Amino acid sequence: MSFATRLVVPAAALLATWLTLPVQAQEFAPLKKLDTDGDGAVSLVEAETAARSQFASLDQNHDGSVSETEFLAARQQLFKLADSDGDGQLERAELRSRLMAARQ
Ligand SMILES: [Ca+2]
Ligand SMILES: [Ca+2]
Ligand SMILES: [Ca+2]
Repeated sequence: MSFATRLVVPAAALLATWLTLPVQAQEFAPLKKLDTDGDGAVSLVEAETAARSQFASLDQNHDGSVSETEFLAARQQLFKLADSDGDGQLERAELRSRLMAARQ
């Protein structure tokens, strides 16, 4: 199983789980962002659009696959975003702040 497949399969499973739940039942604000027409549900088109956008942001060299290097670079970006004081360590408050920001 390729690295890209190992990444895509769990993401697809998670997405499939999300798709079965109405948005109103969610406390998870990012799901509401997927509901671009605001009808209270995430359609397959909305989910695919979001997945394509996410994939495109990870696939930095636009070769149609996400390499381990690209995936790790994205994770490193997230770490730098969360490390607000830039000391190379994630303190509890920084992590909490980042999680709260992600939920909005
Ligand atoms: Ca919708
Ligand atoms: Ca790539
Ligand atoms: Ca820090």
